[in-house]
Amino acid sequence: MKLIKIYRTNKFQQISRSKFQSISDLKVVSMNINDFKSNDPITWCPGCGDFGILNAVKKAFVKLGKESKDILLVSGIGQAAKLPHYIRCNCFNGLHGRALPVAVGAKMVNHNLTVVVTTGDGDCYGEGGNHFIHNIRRNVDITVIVLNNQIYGLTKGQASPTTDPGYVTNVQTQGVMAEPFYPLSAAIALGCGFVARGYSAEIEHLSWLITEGIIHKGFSLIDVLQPCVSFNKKNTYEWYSKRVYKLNDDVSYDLQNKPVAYQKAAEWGDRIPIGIIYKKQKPSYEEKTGIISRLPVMEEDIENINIDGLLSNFI
Ligand SMILES: Cc1ncc(C[n+]2csc(CCOP(=O)(O)OP(=O)(O)O)c2C)c(N)n1
Ligand code: SF4
Ligand SMILES: [Mg+2]
Repeated sequence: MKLIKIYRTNKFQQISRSKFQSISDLKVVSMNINDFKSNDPITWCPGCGDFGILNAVKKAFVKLGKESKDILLVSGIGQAAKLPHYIRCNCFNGLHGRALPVAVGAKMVNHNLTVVVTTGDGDCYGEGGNHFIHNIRRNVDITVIVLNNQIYGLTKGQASPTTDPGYVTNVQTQGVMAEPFYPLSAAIALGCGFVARGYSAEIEHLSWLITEGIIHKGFSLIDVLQPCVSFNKKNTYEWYSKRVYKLNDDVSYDLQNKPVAYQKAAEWGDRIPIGIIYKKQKPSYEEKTGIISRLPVMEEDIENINIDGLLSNFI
């Protein structure tokens, strides 16, 4: 018997089956976690919280029955932004702070792609802050996972927008004086329809959040508490494990109650909630523009397009 890997999507099965004489030649195999492993050597420090997040992302793809070819991972620059290198799928590793415009552009030309951004607190909330704000407002159907170690890891420990006030670094020698950026509260205020927080040491829980974020039609934010063992000596595994609790264990928690969501998003100190903080479905950018019901631009026939009329406006 021929052993041919065919994956779950109907489209791929039809193509595969048509090539062979008998359906009995085929065995349906889903991608497993090892299929998503890339050959790139991992350069994170031993013990870095990013490892747990990498695992959770791969687990989510397996649970959703995704194929490598249908996924695009986009990132900017930073330790967090290295994550797409470590997963075997389409990947775009661009400029610092500029992951979101690339992700949105890709989704616009191929809305069949599952587009996931893996970014850092500096990359997304600092350098890329403007894109964060305005793409939440647009509500493009992408999933943004922020590996939030509350520090600039790659550049060796300067304060990021989420560093706790008072934290001393080589640059902020008198301690951070700026008020922190509150990503979850900001996202709720901007109308984000899926706002969640995970913890890198809670891998199963985090992979559940990622599957839910990908399934949600619209901009999904998953901010992940991620210990940086080298440069963040405050927000450590020990510090988090005493504080983190799972919000959705309380089945009476109402995901659509915005005032309560604001309270939970702001809860930080002795107790820190993880889970889906706020969730509400609303039309995505693709639905509002009608893009979703058209053939993806990249699949359109461009051979017979005549742009003479358009050009004449400028000549
Ligand atoms: C335009 C630009 N500004 C600054 C830098 C330097 N730089 C590279 S990574 C980084 C911070 C990364 O922090 P974060 O996004 O939190 O990622 P982490 O390394 O902590 O995972 C900075 C400032 C750069 N590469 N490009
Ligand atoms: S510097 Fe921090 S974030 Fe970067 S790999 Fe090391 S532990 Fe992870
Ligand atoms: Mg960081």
